[in-house]
Amino acid sequence: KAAPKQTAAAPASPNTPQGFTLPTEAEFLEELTLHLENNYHTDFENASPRELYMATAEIVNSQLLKKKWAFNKVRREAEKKESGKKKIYYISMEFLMGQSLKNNLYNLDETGIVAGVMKRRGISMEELYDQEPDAGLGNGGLGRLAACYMDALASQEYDATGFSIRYEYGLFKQKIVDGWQVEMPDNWLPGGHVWLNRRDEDTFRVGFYGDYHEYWTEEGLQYNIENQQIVEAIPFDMCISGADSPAVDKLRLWWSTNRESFDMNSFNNGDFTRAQQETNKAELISKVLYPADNIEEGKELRLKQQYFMVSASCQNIIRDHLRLHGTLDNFPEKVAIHINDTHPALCVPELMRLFMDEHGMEWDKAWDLVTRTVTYTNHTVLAEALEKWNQQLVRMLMPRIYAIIREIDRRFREDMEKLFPGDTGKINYMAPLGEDQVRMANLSVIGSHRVNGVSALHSEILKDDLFHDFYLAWPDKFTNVTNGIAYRRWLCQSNPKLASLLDETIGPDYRKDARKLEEFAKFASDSSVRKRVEEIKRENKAAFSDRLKAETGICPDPDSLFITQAKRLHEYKRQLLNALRIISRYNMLRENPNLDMRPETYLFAAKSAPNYYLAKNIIQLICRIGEEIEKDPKIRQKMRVIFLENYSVSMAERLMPASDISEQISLAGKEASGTGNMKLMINGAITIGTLDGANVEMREAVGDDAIFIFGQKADEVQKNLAAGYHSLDIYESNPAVKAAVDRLGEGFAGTDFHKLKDYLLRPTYSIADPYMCLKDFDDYCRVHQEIQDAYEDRERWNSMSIRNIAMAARFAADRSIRDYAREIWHTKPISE
Ligand code: B1N
Repeated sequence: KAAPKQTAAAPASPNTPQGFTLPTEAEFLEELTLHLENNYHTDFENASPRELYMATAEIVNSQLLKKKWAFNKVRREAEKKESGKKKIYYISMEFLMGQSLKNNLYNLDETGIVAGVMKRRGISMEELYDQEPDAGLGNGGLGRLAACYMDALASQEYDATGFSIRYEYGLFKQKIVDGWQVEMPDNWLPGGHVWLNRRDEDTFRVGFYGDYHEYWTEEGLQYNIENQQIVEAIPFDMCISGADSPAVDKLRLWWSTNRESFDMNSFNNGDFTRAQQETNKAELISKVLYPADNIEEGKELRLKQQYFMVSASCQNIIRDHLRLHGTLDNFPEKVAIHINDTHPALCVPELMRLFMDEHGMEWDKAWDLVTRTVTYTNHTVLAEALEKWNQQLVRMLMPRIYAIIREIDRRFREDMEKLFPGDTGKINYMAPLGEDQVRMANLSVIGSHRVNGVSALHSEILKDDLFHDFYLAWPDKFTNVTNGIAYRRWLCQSNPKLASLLDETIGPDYRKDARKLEEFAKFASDSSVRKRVEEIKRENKAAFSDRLKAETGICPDPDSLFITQAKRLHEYKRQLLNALRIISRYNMLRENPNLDMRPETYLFAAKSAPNYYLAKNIIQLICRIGEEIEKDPKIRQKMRVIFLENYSVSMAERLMPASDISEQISLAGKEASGTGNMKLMINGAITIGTLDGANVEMREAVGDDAIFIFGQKADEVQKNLAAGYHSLDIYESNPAVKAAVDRLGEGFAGTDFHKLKDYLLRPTYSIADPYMCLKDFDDYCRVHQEIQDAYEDRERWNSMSIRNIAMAARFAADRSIRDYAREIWHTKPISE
């Protein structure tokens, strides 16, 4: 008899591997008691919420380790087969993981069991989750994307490992003092370390500096290197559970130290500082995450971090491969190494070094293997974010790597001379070395076989603009994978009420297969479902307000419009445009305080890079406007401006479900994709945005009448800038613009913002108003009026909301990862 045919939708394998079972409530309580007694010297009745969290997390962590062990058997079977499957290594300087307990319980399907146990102590799950610090090992979108991708990889049973750094301090905690951002250290390890499993046996050594000499023998060019400083890389592994999947992958975070270099002589002489000096220097490497998003400062310690991470990871990958296969010949068939932006680009010369120096390979063979293994995602076209390292710095810090980069450069120029004979201008522009710098984007393109942007528009800009010459040389290298989000975290877990409504209407299958979410679109015309969507949003807003009131004393009216702009503070994202319009509205209300209007709540959340003065100034502007309005009992009933302090993953999880309008207003051509736009969309917020990044595809998905688009298009921006942009002309001819900008000079709550006024009107460093806030102001106001009018037609709004929720299906990270697997890594899930 023929075996029954599997349909595409059938589960590939049971969601628990053999040898792994979940505890019952009683068993869990027994285990919990044991942990509380042994590790915290307390018992179930007396444990504090924090102790209960710690003990619970320890148990869940060991469950994940067990499940991982059980799944490794499946993995080993797959590895033996000639199956065309690869190990995927995702290397990134950032993984913005946020909290883990809720996600792990959801993925293990264990939330109910733990909730039952906690109930016996009268502790809610929310209170339990609140005990966990965020693992804030990232700045913003780029780092959160890496975290979402780990979830999608495990959930879909890919054999994947993430590599990064175990920063002792994550992204700073933001305090607002007199409206000004102040940074405090994010000491996340107490409380966060429970998810980290130290693996001393997998320690690798990374060499820095040293005296490097090259010389010729009959066998060719040789080198030696002496007096290197050695740093040990010790891994801490975090288990990445898949949702409804047997797979458990891992995120490996390297910690830097050097225990051998402790100087006993100095210690014996009483010079304790000196005794520790070398160890401290080594440990400095993994001390703190650089807090700049979309900007590179070229600091030595940052380069050290990059090489430290890359070298340890590459050594680890090669060792694992040799243990399994005993040869490097099949490396590209079995391994995919992905670099998340150019920060890990030293992978290319480091793999060359390891293949040649440690494994005796010739250049040509090593180069072939490396370039067939490495792939690269570009995340930005902003000039100030493109990494360029001073050549002397690279040479001093990593002399052997520098020599290899020089050889890559020499050979590249030779190859390009064949393709573009005599076009030295072009070749100089494309080469990895030039103007005394190592250009990491060029190195990344040259060293990898696939390069992708993160939205359709951005990927086109890469081909037409940033990497145009490379595109002419290698058209097939370039492709697009539009970003996606871990929708189980951002919808199922953070918006449980909406998730239940989805269960009721379309059934629970969408929780495993996001594509099914689209079925919700047909309920856009169902008035009872519309009503439910409206009620859920109202409840989420009320919950958000209550919590805000408890934390800050400010309690926005849940019946007001919640208008949210939550993202890093950056000129190109144009929080200033939003603020200018708010100033306009405020002026209007001051003239007419009795205006009949629906109350508006403007919610801002944003961190600024610590040395980005202009960005901090914009934060202060928003805070001061908010304060001034708060002092006016009449106006604050109509509009409120709230700056939410210390934006984080866990705050985003509360904010996204509570927002009505999503502000995605970057200057077109500048935001590579955006991912907050997707999180708000899937929670039913309506977008007001420019045709930038993934907004373009969001419009395609929902249709023109469920999104509000305004402003110049990317090509118009280029044209208008080339023609000469003069913001002053707009200021002088447009009374609304003038009134808002002039108000900056007058100030709010006692602080004047003439610097921001100058920024908009006078060419200081670059041109005036470089991101064209004034140019797009009128259109922004016009469309805002439309979107706010639309809100008053509740039936229409709710049906738009439903369309947005349903059509966010295509922005699931699961889809992105399938795209990567098919187009970029050329691999499949383990079970397929
Ligand atoms: O990466 C996100 C995109 O959705 C955003 O549009 C994009 O701005 C963001 C240097 C960056 N691009 N570049 C960075 C971060 C840290 C750093 O040191 C650059 N972040 C992005 C995900 O694709």
